Amino acid sequence: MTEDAENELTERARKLFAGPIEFLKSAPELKFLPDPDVPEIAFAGRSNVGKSSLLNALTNRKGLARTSNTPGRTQELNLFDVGQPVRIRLVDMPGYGFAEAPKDMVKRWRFLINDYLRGRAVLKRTLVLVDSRHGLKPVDHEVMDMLDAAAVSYHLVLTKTDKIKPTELATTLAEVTVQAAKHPAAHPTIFTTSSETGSGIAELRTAILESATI
Ligand SMILES: Nc1nc2c(ncn2[C@@H]2O[C@H](COP(=O)(O)OP(=O)(O)OP(=O)(O)O)[C@@H](O)[C@H]2O)c(=O)[nH]1
Ligand SMILES: [Mg+2]
Repeated sequence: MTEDAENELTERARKLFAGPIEFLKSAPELKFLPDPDVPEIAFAGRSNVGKSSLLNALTNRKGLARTSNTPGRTQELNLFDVGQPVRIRLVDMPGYGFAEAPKDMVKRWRFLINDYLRGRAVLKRTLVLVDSRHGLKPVDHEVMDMLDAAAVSYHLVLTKTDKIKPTELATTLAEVTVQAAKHPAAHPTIFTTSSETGSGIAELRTAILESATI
């Protein structure tokens, strides 16, 4: 992409995310999903990694997706419509790997997440969020393997970068980049974000618009 085209896309993404955005619905099961008529972008990742906060930062609306210090806040697939007419649907998902939740609940979430990610035709890209303080955990690799097997393209996004030093972030980013290269469906570009400071948010908006339009 030329620099002009890149700047134009960035500006379009900024405008889109500054415009109308609405909560559409919560889907506790796949049968409650809306008709697959808009490109969807899913937010996946371990519990408490900052999925809902990232969605709020991207849309610049604090209370749009519900966040909490207690893991397990998001329990259903929550869909948000971006644009009027709707251009992109953002899908906030429950976290995986939340050991303290009742076993049947964890199982139900896992089936919901996996079935959605594997089977949704309008899913254009998945964002797999990883806490920049912790890097990739075994459960992240499991999800990445599942996405590889289903050929669902995903971006790794390091979150909460305001909580670590730039040198530590550089180390984690290097490690995660090496790991990502082993996963065929992982996009080579890895994002570093802070929902607190807004760092990396504009870049991610642009990437979301780009992946929704291809
Ligand atoms: N400092 C800092 N805190 C963050 C950031 N993102 C999220 N948090 C905090 O981390 C906690 C979890 O955030 P959520 O957005 O609810 O996480 P989640 O991944 O949606 O969690 P579940 O829905 O339970 O899976 C909250 O207390 C947020 O305020 C960030 O970029 N920086
Ligand atoms: Mg959440």
